[in-house]
Amino acid sequence: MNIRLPNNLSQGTKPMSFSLPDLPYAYDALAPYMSRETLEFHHDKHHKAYVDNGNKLLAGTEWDGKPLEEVVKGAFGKNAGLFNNAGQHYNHIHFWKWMKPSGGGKLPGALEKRIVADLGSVDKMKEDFIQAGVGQFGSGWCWLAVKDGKIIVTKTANGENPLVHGAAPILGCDVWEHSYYIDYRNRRPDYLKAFLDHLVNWEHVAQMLDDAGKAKPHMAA
Ligand code: MN3
Repeated sequence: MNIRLPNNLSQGTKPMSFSLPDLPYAYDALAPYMSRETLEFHHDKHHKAYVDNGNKLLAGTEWDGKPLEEVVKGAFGKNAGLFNNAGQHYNHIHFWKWMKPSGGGKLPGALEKRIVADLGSVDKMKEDFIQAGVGQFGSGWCWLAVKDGKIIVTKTANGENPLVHGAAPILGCDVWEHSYYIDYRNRRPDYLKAFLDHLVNWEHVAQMLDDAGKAKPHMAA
């Protein structure tokens, strides 16, 4: 997935440095499932810190000026500081888009068909996704990703994501405590259930599944 910048942002200063995208909805648009306060802290403080630190760590490296996905994959295992911040920048850019006001609900037909074929049923997918998020000890993410042409449920620690494990993420949920502690305190399972039932933008997930299908030939081992 390419991060497309408007022309005026890709000219002038430093073309490919990280920049903080605006949320695609108002800060209070996801309430009561994700509050204004959570989004203000999570987007304005946490995501911004990944962008600012990432830019400092990116400067002068071999990945300076490369597309974000290449920075994430290239820095993995080679430059931990840069990887952590670039990985989290990538994860959060998508996290905001994987949610929408009045999300959840019915899945687009083509996506539902693929989930039933690869994971058994939509209910089983949700159960496994929640289990992955609950089972991630400490900070990290749980995911739906496409690997070898199949949708899988997986989890990663800290800033890692399926990209560095040969898979294409199509849905991710942030299970760092900063993502849910204001609204849910320690109730991570309740947060994950609310995410799936009331926040997920399934149309965007379907779009990323589509994109992953087009990119698949490059991912053959
Ligand atoms: Mn986060």
